[in-house]
Amino acid sequence: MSDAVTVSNRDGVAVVTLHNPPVNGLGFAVRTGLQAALEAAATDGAVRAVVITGSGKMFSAGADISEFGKTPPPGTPHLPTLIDALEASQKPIIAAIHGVALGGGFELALGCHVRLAAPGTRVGLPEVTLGIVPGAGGTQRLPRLIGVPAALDVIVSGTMVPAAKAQALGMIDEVVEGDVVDAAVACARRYVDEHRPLRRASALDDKVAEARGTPEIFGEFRKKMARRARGFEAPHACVACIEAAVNQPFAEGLATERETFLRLVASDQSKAQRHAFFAERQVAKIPDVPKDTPTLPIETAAVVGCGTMGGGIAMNFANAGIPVTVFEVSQEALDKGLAIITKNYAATVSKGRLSQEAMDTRLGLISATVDYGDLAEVDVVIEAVFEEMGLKKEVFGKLDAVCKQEAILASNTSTLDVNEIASATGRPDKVIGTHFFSPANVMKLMENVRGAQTSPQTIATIMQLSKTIGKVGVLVGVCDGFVGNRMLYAYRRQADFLLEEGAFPQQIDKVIYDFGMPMGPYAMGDLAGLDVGWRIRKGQAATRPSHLRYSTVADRICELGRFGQKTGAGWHRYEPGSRTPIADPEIEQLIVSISEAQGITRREITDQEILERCMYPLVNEGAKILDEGLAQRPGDIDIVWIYGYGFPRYRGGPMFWADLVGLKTIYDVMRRLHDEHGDWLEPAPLLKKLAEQGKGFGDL
Ligand code: ZOZ
Ligand code: NAD
Repeated sequence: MSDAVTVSNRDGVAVVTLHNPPVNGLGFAVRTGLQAALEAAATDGAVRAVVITGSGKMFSAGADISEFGKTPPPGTPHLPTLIDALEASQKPIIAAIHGVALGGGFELALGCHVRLAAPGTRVGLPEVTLGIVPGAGGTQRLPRLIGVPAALDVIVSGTMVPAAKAQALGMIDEVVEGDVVDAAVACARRYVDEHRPLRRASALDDKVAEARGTPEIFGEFRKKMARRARGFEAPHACVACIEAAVNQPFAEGLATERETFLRLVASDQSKAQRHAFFAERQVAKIPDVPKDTPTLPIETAAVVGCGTMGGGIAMNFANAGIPVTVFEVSQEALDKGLAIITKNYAATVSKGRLSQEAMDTRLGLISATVDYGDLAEVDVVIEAVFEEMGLKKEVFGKLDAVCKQEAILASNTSTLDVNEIASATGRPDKVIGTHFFSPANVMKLMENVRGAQTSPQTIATIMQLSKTIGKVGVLVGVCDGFVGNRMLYAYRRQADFLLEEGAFPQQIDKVIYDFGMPMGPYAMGDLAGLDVGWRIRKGQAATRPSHLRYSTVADRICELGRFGQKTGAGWHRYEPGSRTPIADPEIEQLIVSISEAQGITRREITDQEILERCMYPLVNEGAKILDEGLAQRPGDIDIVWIYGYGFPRYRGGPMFWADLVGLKTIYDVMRRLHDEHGDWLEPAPLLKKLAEQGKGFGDL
């Protein structure tokens, strides 16, 4: 028997324990060990029942994801075969679950005759988030246990269901107090002593029978999930497998599930989503800031400036239970900021997503002041005042004077040099950028910007803080726009040039939306407001290099007083009260006149050209960022784009997507574009090098 599975006999009950830290993944060694343990239990006359449990923090997080797609494929036994054999056992098999039972881990439990769970356990089938369907019977057994509507919710959302709810639904049989293995052994004995019949999920029919003859359940569910599942294959495949559970006998349904699993696990979408899973965990690893770097405790926080961003940032602290003091220039500005925070919480309460009590608790954690002295004892300050260097330096100077020596001073700047901001303090080692994305209480990304003197302790503390407040922190270096916005500029610039050459905003928006982004660049601009960028561009006008092409379209639109949705018109127009962009002939005329004035003969621009011209320069800029060491890994850039800009997860982020397209293809197109349009489109040296070596970013 392998070390990955051990067996102890407790008075006639074989306790089979999985040992595969950190998550008891069901890799080859575990499967082999489990098979041997179960076969031994079946033939050993001294064993009357079996309990399966996991060692360490959890029962099992499922299949070892890193085994998927490996060549040669992992050997037998495969999990489905193992689970079928387990369920068919004549001796009772009880799952004793603690921590989590996810994916194949939960499917293993579903094959057991009874599922007991410790309080605090979470169970679920998160396969959909990896671009696959549960592949070891989950889509067939779960609907038979909990019914079709609940199974659709659980499997298609991929969420982890807390023990009490899981019991109410029937995913587990009982939540037990005390030691769950003891309880499972006692339960096993009762089954044996009382000759209780064994309940096999595969043999149940009443719950799926309810759904037979009401096929509209599926149609309605598909309609309901359409927006969230747009572009993803796996959610649709999950629904189809559950439909098979209703309409096919168990064995046939299993075959449908298996065929679907094998097809999806080999798909680009699943590769991309698995990449995103691992990349999200990689971002926390920083070579010169080892895991054991001591962090400072963050028990209190302050936010300076309670505008669009500051208010959202303060909410993040309150949501995580951390008391936060909000500082503003005047009582009036404070009142305005706090009113928006209250309104945001109230909207969540009215949607039923937050209780009134929780809202009151969170608001109770937010205090407000106009006195810098009240910030003296906080552990961290996040500054979110106007984007002006002079102002930021003044604020940091004041913070440095009042805040305790250990406090970390962070800036939410989106464009300014963190090193220059740090120079206004006597503690540059404790100064860092924390670039949140709008809306700051919703978007999960934090670009944590390390300055030249930011200390490992400050970095480790802020990376940890990102996690504590439910964000994904990605460490980046100082440059204009950092990682995300610098790449965004590269793409937006080309989109504007395409307008001058023959495209219109709605065409570009459609191509980008169809690619899978939440919206196109112009709809996004209208949503965010066009005046902010205009102000920045006016400030930069004097220093703009004259040899580089510059599109005036955006400025001309702002000159018309069209600042986007807030003024009812921007790149598109909007009906009163509506957020739906409508193509505006006035803008089309303006664009045509700009082309004419520039002597550009407008031509037909294909959708493919739009995609290449927007996305390849974005990837190209990512390559420069990697070369300059401003992002640690291509996967970090992917996470920035997935969580900061809604880049479709099923494409794995721009750098992973580029590898799928092929860097040679991208390089060749960039070279041609550079020949045709010059300046901005020069291929990055790293792109050239990798393309010539036949490699991808994933090989770095
Ligand atoms: O790690 C969290 C989690 O959610 N894990 C993934 C759970 C999941 O998605 N399970 C489904 C897997 S797919 C599946 O199960 C399908 C299947 O059986 C089909 C079989 C059909 C075969 C047919 C063949 C013909 C969890 C909540 C568990 C823990 O969170 P933490 O925040 O405590 O820890 P993490 O996330 O930092 O993880 C710790 C380390 O473990 C690695 N890891 C986690 N789950 C893994 C996994 N590695 C491989 N496989 C998994 N399932 C994770 O990458 C991290 O590694 P390091 O190196 O960064 O420490
Ligand atoms: P905003 O104009 O909505 O809010 C700024 C707030 O700062 C105002 O409430 C103002 O009263 C306050 N303020 C000004 N001077 C102050 C001072 N001396 N002390 C205290 N408060 C002061 O701006 P915003 O959009 O929230 O942007 C704030 C910062 O966040 C900027 O650095 C911006 O670049 C950055 N940022 C903005 C976004 C975005 O989408 N809006 C995204 C990421 C980062």
